[in-house]
Amino acid sequence: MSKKLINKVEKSFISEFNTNPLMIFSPGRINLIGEHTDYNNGFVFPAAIDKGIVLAIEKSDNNYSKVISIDMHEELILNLKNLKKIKENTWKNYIIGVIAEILKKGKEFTNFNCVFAGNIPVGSGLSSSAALENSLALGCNELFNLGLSKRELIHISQKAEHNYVGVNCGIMDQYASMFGKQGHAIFLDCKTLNSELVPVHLTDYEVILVNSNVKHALAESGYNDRYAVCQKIIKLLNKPSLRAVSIEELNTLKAKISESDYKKGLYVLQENERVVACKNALKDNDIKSVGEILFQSHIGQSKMYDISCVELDFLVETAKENDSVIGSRMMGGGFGGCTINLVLKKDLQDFKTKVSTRYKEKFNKDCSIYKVKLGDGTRVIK
Ligand code: GAF
Repeated sequence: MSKKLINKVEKSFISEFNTNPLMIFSPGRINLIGEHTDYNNGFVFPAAIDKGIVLAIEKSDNNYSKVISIDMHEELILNLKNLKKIKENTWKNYIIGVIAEILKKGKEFTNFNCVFAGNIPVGSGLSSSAALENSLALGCNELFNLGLSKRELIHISQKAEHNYVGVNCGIMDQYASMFGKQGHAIFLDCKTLNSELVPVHLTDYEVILVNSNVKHALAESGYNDRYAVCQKIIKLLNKPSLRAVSIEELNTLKAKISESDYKKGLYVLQENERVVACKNALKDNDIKSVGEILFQSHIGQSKMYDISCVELDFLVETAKENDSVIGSRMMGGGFGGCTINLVLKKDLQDFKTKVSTRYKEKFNKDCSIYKVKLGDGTRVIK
């Protein structure tokens, strides 16, 4: 967590509103494995990181609420009695959504002022959106003594995204951002929300993210399309979710659905198995198997679920050619964003040089390469 970021947000709040705010930090997340399994009641294996959103909030006597995004140089004026989704794609809908979903729970509160900023690259697939939702949800809960549990808060965040942003997301991002623990990944069963914290000791390896710095226009629609395919399959099989479907049952649909939809269903079933295998390999300190599973996961995402893109495929292929990389795959919702790589610590510099040079040659643009630290979940910091 960056002290500089906290100071920036706090100072900006005080200079704007002349009072001391409550301060919240909410992290972004990585995901070791388990993509598009969460909304299918499956398994995921994410972790919170030490980068995220810092949000300052305090009650206000005005007859409106004001939210300022330092990074976007924009502000939002809210009338709590008349909250409507904004048509364009904007951060403001995350705010409107969280407040509206809290109010739907019958929780009353007064107007407030809020300032926030972050250090997660937007559009990188590190879930700056869940961090923003959770920071505001926890901020309101604390400030107005709403008495909501952290579980209730993450569902509020998720519903904000469904109803005000228009993405049918699962619970992974909000869960990881709320419940992360330093140095650990969370093996989460999205059906029961039972979880297990697994220490991430990668011996000689390091988790490295390579941001393709692309976000294809398909990101939101492609995500919802995948959700729709999974819904179609479970309806045809009369099952509550893909988690309840076996490969044999899926095979009975072969003649009824397109080959591409069949492959998507199969991907989800196989990815669930990979998440469990990956968690077990990590617990056994079998980093080689962890890496192999990541490579397999990418093949599924690219060739079966069809959520990769040329840039991500190129980054994974380039990583694969490198002896110092033991595993690599695209991470997050897809259609751009980052790859997650397990790279030998001693060869890190060499990896960075090779990947960035080759990416630039191929696409004539830069990728960004980051080391991530696994951090704690959403919390009050002041
Ligand atoms: C996005 C969503 F918000 C998550 O719920 C999850 O489905 C992920 O994409 C893909 O695994 O981050």
